[in-house]
Amino acid sequence: MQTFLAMFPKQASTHAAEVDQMTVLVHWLMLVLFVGWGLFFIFVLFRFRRGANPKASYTGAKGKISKGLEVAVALIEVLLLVFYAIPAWAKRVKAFPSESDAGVVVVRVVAHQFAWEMQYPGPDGKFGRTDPKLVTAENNIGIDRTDPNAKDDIVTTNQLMLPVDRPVLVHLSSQDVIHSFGLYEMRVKQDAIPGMSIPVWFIPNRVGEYEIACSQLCGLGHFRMRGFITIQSAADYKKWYDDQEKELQPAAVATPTAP
Ligand SMILES: [Cu+2]
Repeated sequence: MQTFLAMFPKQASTHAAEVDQMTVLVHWLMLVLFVGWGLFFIFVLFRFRRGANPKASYTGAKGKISKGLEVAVALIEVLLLVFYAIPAWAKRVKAFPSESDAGVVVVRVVAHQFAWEMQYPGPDGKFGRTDPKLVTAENNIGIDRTDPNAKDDIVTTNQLMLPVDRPVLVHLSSQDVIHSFGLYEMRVKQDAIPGMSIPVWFIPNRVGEYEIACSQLCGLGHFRMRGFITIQSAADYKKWYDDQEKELQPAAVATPTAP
């Protein structure tokens, strides 16, 4: 199992180990089936060769072994489904953290050809209005700064900053075609679909710099649709967050803000 895991990207989220364990188990099963069926195929080629069996049998194999093996394989698949896949799905995909919880970092991620735009709601906790009509080369997300909720919103391109060990709730959408938000070290992958806001969540647990890869062929520039995700300590993240807020309100008196 460890040899398999050495080939995987680093595990940088709390659920990564569980996803990897599932992947490894499924691959062991596939390996056993592949070798088993391969050997059986070669055996059959010899055993039922024309020279030894001039007349074909129309009934086929009737032994108990083949039936037993098929039942065993089906049983293993049911066990994987019931004891790994379904509980993991319930925990990973269905059980979202609460948006109103102060410990949860909420971010909007908007994909477009060929970059990622991030929008943080700011201290007021409310996302400002965005409008496709306002999209320009400088304002890729089309944020309306005249909206009171938008005044404190932090917007970044191709750079997602997150604190370590806190649940992250991403609202994922797309401005044009289908993209896919792929965070390999976090074991997160979710399609971004125009007209939909899809929630994704994870808990990053390893400080570092990772890549956001678009995992859907989304056009000619797909190869360069590459963003970065930086996981920082709580103090570093707060510093970055406060600096961003200060830049947004240069005239305002510095007031302490909670991330
Ligand atoms: Cu893309």
